[in-house]
Amino acid sequence: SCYAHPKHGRKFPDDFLFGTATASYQVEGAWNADGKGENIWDHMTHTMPEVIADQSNGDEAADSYHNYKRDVEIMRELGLDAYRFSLSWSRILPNGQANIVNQAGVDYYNNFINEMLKYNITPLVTLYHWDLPQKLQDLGGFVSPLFPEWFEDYARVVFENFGDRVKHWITFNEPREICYEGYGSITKAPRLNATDVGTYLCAKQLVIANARAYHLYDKEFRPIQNGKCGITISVNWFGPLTDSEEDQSAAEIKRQAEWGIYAEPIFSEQGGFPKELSEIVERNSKEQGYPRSRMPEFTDEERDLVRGSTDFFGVNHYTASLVSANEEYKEWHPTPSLLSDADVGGYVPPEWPKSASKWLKLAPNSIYNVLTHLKSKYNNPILYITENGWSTTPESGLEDEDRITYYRAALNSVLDALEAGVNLKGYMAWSLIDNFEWMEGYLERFGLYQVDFESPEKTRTPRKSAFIYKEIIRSRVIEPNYEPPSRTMWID
Ligand code: PNW
Repeated sequence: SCYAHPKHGRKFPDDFLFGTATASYQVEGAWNADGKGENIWDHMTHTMPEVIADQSNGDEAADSYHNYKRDVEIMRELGLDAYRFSLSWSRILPNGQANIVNQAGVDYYNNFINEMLKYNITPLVTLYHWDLPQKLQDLGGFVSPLFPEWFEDYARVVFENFGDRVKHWITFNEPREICYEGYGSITKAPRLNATDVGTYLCAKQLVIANARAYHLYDKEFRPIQNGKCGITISVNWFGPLTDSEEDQSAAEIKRQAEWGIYAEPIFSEQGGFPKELSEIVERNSKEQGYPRSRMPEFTDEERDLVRGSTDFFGVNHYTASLVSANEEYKEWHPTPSLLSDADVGGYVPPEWPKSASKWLKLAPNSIYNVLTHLKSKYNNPILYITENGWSTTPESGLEDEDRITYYRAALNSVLDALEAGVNLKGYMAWSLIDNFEWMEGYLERFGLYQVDFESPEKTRTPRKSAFIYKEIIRSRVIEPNYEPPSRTMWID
């Protein structure tokens, strides 16, 4: 056939994993079924419904707890190689602690994993995608000194129960959203709003917890189970607005503040928090009258434990912005806070296409920029794109041309990165189905399949983008003029 695109005919490798991703709280529903314990999103949405844009919650969501067979059928319709999902900690350990295991929760995930494996779909399993057991939050959550132990205990239960079949583990989804949004501001549960120290204290405990789970896997489970254990960090692209020195170093500070504080301790050769940002926080803290830096230090032992504690870098990537040292581009932030420490400005060109989410624009070449940056910064690590996607409004229906434009641009950028030699093993589209979009409730839709949340069976219907993604997976090529033959999905 003939291709209109200038770089026609470029192929994804046969062993490249194409998949989609979801998260437990966003799709499962069944919030109190069969012994599941309360988590921080149950707690927040039930006690403060007004913080969610449409006052909704994930009590039912897409009810994947009862519809998992239909979900696997959708994966087969799309021809997926892989599926990334997360485990609900409080469905497995209702109180968070490992003394009581909820067998019904274990059974649910066993059935789901087995159903996927029946059709050769590789599970990529996230241990933590934001739904902390409420009982552990009451004890301090991520900033408790005991958090790494709780996480290690939970990881042991997970590896013991599922590790015979699951070979790709992801410890945490998006430390930035956990720590900055949950502890350093009010944009995610538990909305702690400890702007001065919340982000930094959480970041340290999180990377130590990651290391505890990683070493547990490496020493006790890998010898028998033979899998890999990584972490997923949200890495949007932050390039300089101009070529000036000031803008270049502002962009570097912004990258350190957004994802370097989680990536550097694990992936860098020297370990610990990023140098320039640490120095700024230490200086600011002194001026602000704190007896020590608001950014905690690592002991030598902690630094060594965390350094290299991963098998791959999972990248959630959505968008970009341009960073400036110029006052004109700066926004107000509480002081002290992460964002006042990293005191830089941001600019998003108005011509970048807009999604239904305020923060999400189609930025040119952003995947290429991120992946090649990580390749050179961290010595060519194994990479997976564990999320990438586009939102539409509930009204926009099934003909989602803007989502198709986004995915084609993103996947062309993936091919550019592969040509540049990045060690990228797979790509997970966010998301398989519409789901509970956190603070935005059901007002923003990311699914390749639409979900009818009003219907008792939460009917799933493919959008046009589903047909386009299916054809890319089948042919391993991005054909820019491909039109799906009909509105009916089929299983090959
Ligand atoms: C991810 N940003 O969060 C989450 O992992 C998903 O659970 C979520 O549904 C999805 O993206 C869509 O929002 C992000 O500001 C939130 O760039 C915000 C950003 C990135 C990822």
